[in-house]
Amino acid sequence: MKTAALFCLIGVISFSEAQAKECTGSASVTVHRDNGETEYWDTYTNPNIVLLPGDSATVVFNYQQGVYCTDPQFMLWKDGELIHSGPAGPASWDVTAPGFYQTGGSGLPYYGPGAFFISQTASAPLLLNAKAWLEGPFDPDTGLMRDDLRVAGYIPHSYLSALADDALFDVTGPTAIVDGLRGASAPEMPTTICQIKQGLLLRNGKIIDPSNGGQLSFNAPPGNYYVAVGHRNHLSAMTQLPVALSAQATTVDFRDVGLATYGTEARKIVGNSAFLWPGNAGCTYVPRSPEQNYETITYTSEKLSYTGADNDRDRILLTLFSYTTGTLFGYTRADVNMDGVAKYTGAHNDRDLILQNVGGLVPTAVRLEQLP
Ligand SMILES: [Ca+2]
Ligand SMILES: [Ca+2]
Repeated sequence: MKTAALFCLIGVISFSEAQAKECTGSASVTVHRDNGETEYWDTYTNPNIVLLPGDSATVVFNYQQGVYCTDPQFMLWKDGELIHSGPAGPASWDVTAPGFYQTGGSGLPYYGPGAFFISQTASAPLLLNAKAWLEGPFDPDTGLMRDDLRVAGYIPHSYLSALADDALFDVTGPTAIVDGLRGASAPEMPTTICQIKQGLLLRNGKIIDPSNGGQLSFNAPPGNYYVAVGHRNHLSAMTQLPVALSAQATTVDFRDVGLATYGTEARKIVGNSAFLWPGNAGCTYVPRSPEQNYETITYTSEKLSYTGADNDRDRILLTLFSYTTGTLFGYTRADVNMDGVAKYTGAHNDRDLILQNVGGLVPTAVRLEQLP
């Protein structure tokens, strides 16, 4: 099951408050394709599947009762409209019509086990030429991001995408891969249409399709869409206004300080460049199996914090098993500057970036991700 490394395309939005986050129940969704394949998403995974023209599927909701869960409901939206709802699990509904589908629930700890899409038969894919800087690996001397994770062979290809082209990871120079991008934190409201696309970020800021190295493509009708970009240990950002997307590639350059983004200080401005804020080391750690001991991410309360509950500084310590002078090499979310090693003290440590970016001169300041 793949998670993370995603790019998010968000359609017409109306917002509502998240509810009942204290519910400890868990939800999952299984999609049974009519060709016999199944895909499963648990509470923490961010699904990304496309059913092709002619496909159909049965969507099955599963639910484990927790405490503080009042009247949990499962829901299914198509193109932003609620088409099914009912008491939590098990429940299943068949889907065949092309469009965006989003699953979710109320009275559950998370609204969205996921979204998926049955592609239009007639429209050409939308093309998006997206670009972004991550401050963590950015090197002002070269004007590029470092690719230490790729050089060390730490980026798990299968984690990024089952379809990733391995040859892309052999490219060096300005178009070498820095890391995968995950989707923006899915806004916690059921009326959001959100198609999530995996992307690979290159040293020069360009975001490419992992499967072929080309521009990101979305199976969706031409129209105006909000575009968001996110990374596993940087805060996501979203355009303030919808962007017209079509089969002709549209450039959305999050590096450009002139691009209006949603919220306040969604990106870090340094000179003439805009960066995604680094330091979001905090996550939910869910080992998948002894072989796939990677991280998954919750989609609530993304923030940078140095002290207090769920702070990012402690997450580095946890990664180092509380050895403040320890180091851990590999692909960890605690490796905020993305040099391939999680480090709490000393030169090039990952802790200082958090303190520098929490949004104030005091360590108790908190910087919130700017998404609806
Ligand atoms: Ca955090
Ligand atoms: Ca590091």
